Amino acid sequence: MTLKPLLTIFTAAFLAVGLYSPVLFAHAEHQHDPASNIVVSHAQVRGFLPGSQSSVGYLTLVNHGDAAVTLTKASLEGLGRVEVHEHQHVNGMMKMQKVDMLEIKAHQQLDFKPGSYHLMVFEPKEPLKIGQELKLTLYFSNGDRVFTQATVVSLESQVEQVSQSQQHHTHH
Ligand SMILES: [Cu+2]
Repeated sequence: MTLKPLLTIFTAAFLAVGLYSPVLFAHAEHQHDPASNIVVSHAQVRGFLPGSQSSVGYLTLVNHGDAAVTLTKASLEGLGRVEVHEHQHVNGMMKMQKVDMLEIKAHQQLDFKPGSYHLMVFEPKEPLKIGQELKLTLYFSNGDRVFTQATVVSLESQVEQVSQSQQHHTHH
C-alpha cells in the first residue's frame, strides 16, 4: 500500500470532522466539566436596548452533586460588570436587589428567569450583536468555575425562548 491513498483517507476524515464539528457544537446545550457537578444551560443575554445602561441575562443551573454549592460571582466576556439579582415583593412592589451568595442545594435546579433570579449586565465594551456568543463564567465558593456560552438575543426572542426552556425543564 502506498502512502498516497492513506493520506487521502486522512484528509477526507479531517475534512469531515471539520465540517461536522460546528454542527455538533451548535447542538451542545451545555458544557459539563467532569470535575464539577454544576451544569449551566440555556444561557442568554438580551442585547442592550437603546439608551439603556444595563441589560439582563437568564440561564438554568443544575447542581447534580450531593452537596450544596454557593454561587458568588459571574462574569461575561465583553461586559465590564455582571451582577446576580433577585426580585422580591416589598410592600406590594417588585424590587430587585443584588445577591452576593446564592446557594443551590444538592440536586436542585435553579432557573434564572423573568421575575426571579437574573443576571444584570453593565458596561459593554462594544455594542452586543444579536446572535453573538459570549463566554459566561460562574464562580462558586468551593473554587469551582463553570463556563458556558451565552447567546445574545433580542427582547422579543428572549421572552419566547425563556418560556420554552422553562417548559422543557419541568420534566427534568
Ligand atoms: Cu436586576
